[in-house]
Amino acid sequence: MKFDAKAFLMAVSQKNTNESEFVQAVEEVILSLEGYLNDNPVYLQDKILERLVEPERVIMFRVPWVDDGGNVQVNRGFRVQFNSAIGPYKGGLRFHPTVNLSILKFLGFEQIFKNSLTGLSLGGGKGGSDFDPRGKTDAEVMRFSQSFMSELYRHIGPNIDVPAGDIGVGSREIGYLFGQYKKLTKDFSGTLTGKGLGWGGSNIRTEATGYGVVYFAEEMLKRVNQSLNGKSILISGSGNVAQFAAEKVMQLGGKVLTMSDSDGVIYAKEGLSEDVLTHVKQIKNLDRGRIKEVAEKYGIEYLVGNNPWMIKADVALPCATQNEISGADARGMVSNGVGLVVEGANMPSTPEAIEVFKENKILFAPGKASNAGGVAVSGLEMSQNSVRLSWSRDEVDEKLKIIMKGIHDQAVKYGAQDGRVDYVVGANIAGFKRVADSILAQGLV
Ligand code: NDP
Ligand code: 2IT
Repeated sequence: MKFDAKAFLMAVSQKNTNESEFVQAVEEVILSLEGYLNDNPVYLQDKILERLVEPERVIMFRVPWVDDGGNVQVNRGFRVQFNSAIGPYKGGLRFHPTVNLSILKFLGFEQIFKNSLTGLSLGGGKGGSDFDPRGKTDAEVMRFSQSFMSELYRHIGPNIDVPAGDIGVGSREIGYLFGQYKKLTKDFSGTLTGKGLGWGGSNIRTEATGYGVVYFAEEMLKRVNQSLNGKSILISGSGNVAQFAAEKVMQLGGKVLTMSDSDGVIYAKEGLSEDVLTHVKQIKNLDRGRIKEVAEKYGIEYLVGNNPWMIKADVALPCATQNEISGADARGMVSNGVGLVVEGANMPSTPEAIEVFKENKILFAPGKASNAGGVAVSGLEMSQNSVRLSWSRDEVDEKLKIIMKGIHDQAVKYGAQDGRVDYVVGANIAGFKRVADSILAQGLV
């Protein structure tokens, strides 16, 4: 039996019309598995692939709430419980006006393989809402979060489905969601991760995704006898992932040239200072302002409406959102000397951009491998909650490093060809194998 990836993808695309992001995520996985599947036909049995691309369950619900002016507002809420072959559904919640089923299915699908790579017992899921937190007061965010949880609580639990943060969902939102979950269920448990340190959260969870991205980048560079020390780095985004990627880059002696938000980019030729990064955190996490204000305060160059990809640098860490690097951006990066691209966001590179990186032998890591540190420490938060203990910063950081190295080494094991590593192929095969073996073992469910 020979696997026909094109025919398979055609069927997925026909069955999921208007879900371009989901189809894009499936395509990346299926194309990189083609050779492996033909060498290992056991995985073509029993329609494993057809089952993998179908979520186990999708929950969609109305989220009514009242704004500060007393007006009724209505948003749409979702939870995609994609695959539980290796553990309870696990993945973040995204609150952003662009959220729809396609975006959450792409994120849930990627999460299956990412979570598998961590080596922990975590299935794949994702959820969220088209609610836009921008410009909302704390009271409005609280009322929205409570209404969202008033439906979601029926579908989640510490051994069923464990949500966490993603775009637009940070410590404030997790606090409101957890409070409402506990009120409705009376249950103080590890049903959400990313909790505050005083009430069941794990050390290093806030830092984990960004730190993990940089640990992964260091592993890739170590393999070719290099390091981040002294290198210039482009970072996009200025949220959770971007902030802690920047912090770790600075600690390791790299120069962070840029950070951004959806309005523009700050660009410091000599590298952003620690003071500036502290101010970015203040503006973004507490004042909930714009990155432009950081440029104004420190007299840093500000590029309106631009992404950072046209700036000369050694390394790029896209940490904002999906499809933020076009084919043209990627060609620009190559001609500007970028030699390493490590994804902090989920699917920030378009398929055309990945093709450009491949053709030009740019070292490239897909998010499902390089940004897995966040969910990995979420998994460690669940473990700590289960045993009602908490580990020190150093203990969690050490475990995070070991997990990121483990993911890197698995990607190398399955992705090495002629002395080079295709991290997309390697990560997809390694992530797939564990899930597929588990599906096979558990029968037709
Ligand atoms: P945050 O909400 O903390 O920050 C998001 C950042 O990206 C902001 O700077 C935001 O700018 C920018 N951004 C969001 N949407 C867009 C857009 N459409 N165009 C341009 N810029 C945009 O989110 P996170 O840092 O948590 O998430 C960033 C990425 O990392 C996402 O892809 C997420 O899925 C991924 N990720 C997150 C993990 C986590 O643990 N948090 C784990 C693994 C991956 P603005 O303020 O203007 O909206
Ligand atoms: O994309 C991701 O891996 C996350 N947003 C983190 C998920 C989690 O459960 O910590």
